[in-house]
Amino acid sequence: MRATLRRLGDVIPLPVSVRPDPAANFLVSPTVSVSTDPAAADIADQLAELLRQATGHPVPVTGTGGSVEIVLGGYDKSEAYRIDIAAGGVTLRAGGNEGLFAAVQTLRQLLPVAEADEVTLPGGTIEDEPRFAYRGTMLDLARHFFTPDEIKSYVDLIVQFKINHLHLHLTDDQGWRLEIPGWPRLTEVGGGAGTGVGGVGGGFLTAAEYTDLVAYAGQRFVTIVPEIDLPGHVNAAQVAYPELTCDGEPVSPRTDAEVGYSSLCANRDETYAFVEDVIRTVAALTPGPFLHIGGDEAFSTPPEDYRRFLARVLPMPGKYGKRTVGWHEMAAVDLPPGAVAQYWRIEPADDGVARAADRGHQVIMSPADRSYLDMKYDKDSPLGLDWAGVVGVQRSYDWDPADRLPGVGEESLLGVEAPLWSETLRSPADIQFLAFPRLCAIAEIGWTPRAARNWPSFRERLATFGPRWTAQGINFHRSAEVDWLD
Ligand code: TNX
Repeated sequence: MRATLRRLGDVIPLPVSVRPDPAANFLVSPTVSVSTDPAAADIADQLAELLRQATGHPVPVTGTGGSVEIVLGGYDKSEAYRIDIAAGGVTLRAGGNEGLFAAVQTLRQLLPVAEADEVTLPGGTIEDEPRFAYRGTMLDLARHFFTPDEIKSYVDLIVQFKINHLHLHLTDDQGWRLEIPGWPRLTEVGGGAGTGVGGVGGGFLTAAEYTDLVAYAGQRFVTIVPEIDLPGHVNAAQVAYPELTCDGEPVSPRTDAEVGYSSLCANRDETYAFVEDVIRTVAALTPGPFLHIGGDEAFSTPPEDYRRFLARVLPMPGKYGKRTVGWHEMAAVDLPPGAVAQYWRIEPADDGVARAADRGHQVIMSPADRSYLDMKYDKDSPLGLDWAGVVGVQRSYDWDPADRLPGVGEESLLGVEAPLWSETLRSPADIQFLAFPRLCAIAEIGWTPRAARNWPSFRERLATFGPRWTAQGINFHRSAEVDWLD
């Protein structure tokens, strides 16, 4: 069977430069092989495997002379790459493996959606590099726990769209999902059966599982950003250790979806001994540069206590070699050097974030009315919340992070992130339904030059992913905003 030829530009995120040359199409013959610099052997293996899946050909990996060639060098920026497709062969070029990995994700999208014995790649040249260094998504493991294998499967999906940070919301009122040696009850109690919203699910990552997950993500150039949400969202920790409340009285487990009722006690030394132990542990387990300390919705922490708490806790990640990240409420105080504020609200301006940006801090843009994957697509969505409104596919695409907040322009942005809170999630299929296709919109906003992207083009390219996702078994949302190809 002959597969339908993809167009060189049918790629998400849209590359910086696409120059098709229809006279230069490359027929992937049965004798195709991949040759590589030994330093890129892993990437060559991945590419060969994708070519095998697409064609059924053997696709050996060799040192030289392959019709598909992987070349290191010529680019300084870590994610920049170039792909040349000509009748005589294909070349993927980048300065290092991260750029080559990005090139392979692009090439993968140029392969047919399902195996065929006659596969042709569209001729021409793609040159590419990202707009922002940080293109993220967040998974809330606290409201509903997902197993290491389920999280790895999500990593496998997000890398296809060049998402390179996975923020894990590890703790909240309902559950505590990361083992902290020395504080065993956090996960024995806080990660027990029935600790998800609605009493559904439960579980936690052992330190070893977390380490393995971080390594798995790292092999795919995804940085894990762990979040310990403080000083609010701590009911699960207080159930496990009643001494973490102000009066030392036990509190009850909660599996409802209320927020803002729990708080650590800002004027007790025990609080800071606990927090520092946790931050030191998480920092030691995490090779990436970021440690997220939450800071959101601390409605039951009096403002002066909130400031006192932050004054002591904001510097802690730095003490253990990490950059502090926090939800933007923390920008109410002066932040330590290198700290990053993550904007999540729906208001059109925020004085604290503008002030932080003015003082040189970087910002991650995650406005809930555009980038929250847990908002319903429309009023009939079977999953999701609607406190920030409904967020259709065009709404998730048609905005720009550099325009979102006065005083927070392009130069202040570290990037964008699409959080997925899990109050209404129960399964990996639920993750897929809310993330696809909207995560692709956020991925393109984070990668593609602003002037190069527009909704009609995105919509048309997105339509071509319907059959691919169907073939991959992905439970995507067939939004009526897109004329999906069959
Ligand atoms: C707000 S966004 C929260 C979370 C909820 C989410 C639901 C943020 C920093 N806090 O506690 O899960 O809304 O959309």
